[in-house]
Amino acid sequence: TYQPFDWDEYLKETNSVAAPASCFKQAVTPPHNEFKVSMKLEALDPRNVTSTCIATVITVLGSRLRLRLDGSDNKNDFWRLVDSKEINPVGHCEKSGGMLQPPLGFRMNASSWPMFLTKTLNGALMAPANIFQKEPPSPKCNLFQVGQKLEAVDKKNPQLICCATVGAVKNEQIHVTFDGWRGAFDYWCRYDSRDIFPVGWCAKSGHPMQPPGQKNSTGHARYKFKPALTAPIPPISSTVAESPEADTSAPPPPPITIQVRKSCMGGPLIDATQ
Ligand code: MLZ
Repeated sequence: TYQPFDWDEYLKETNSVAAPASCFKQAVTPPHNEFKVSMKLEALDPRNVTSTCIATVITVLGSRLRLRLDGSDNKNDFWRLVDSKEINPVGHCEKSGGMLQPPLGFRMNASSWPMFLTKTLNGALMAPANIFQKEPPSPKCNLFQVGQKLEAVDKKNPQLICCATVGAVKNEQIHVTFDGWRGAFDYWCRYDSRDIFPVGWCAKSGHPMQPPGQKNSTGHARYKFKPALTAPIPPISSTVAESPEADTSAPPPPPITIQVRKSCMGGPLIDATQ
């Protein structure tokens, strides 16, 4: 059975506070997700945001969708909230005078785009307009404070929403740092980013939340682990891109003593003279 992360306990344990919901450009209640796998919709190409493409829903998770642009490969999937301004029902682009574009890296000859588009839409399951949700209003300014806790998308593993802390605030930006992980995953984003959420968002929306890694704020392991087992267990289908840097704080293994018979040379890696 899935145990949601106990934020109350963690906030006490770390003597910290959650960033208030009013800091975020997120709906008060996470929006319902009525999308189904294989539905088609229009999405801005994340690699070329001036073009609108056809996308297919690959995964439905909490209030989010994993999307793949039709005609693109499966290595450039991206995630959007169901109340993202960057997704719309099929037909929206044309109605507003635009033309659907092939995605950046279209895997066919550009000349085959019109026929590809016809075929990809023919008989497809179109996401109905009523399941798209209106983008929530944005706070007027950056209300975040250093030290506040939040839930944030790990941009290197964008299927993950993780336990995070505001590490710094500068003008319209905040520095998102991930609890229990070294800096490799940290990033700056605007206060109105759609990738940051108030504490409790995942639990409310039915999205898994990654608990902190194994380092506390002093950089030391909170618990002792066998060196090979320090990685948090990755979720199913996690694209493992980074080695967990928490490993580096684990104590080195003790020196190994090998009893070697005098007549045995032991091979090039063993100094039999010691
Ligand atoms: N695949 C990675 C996940 C790291 C997630 C860190 N998030 C802040 C690993 O286990 O190394």
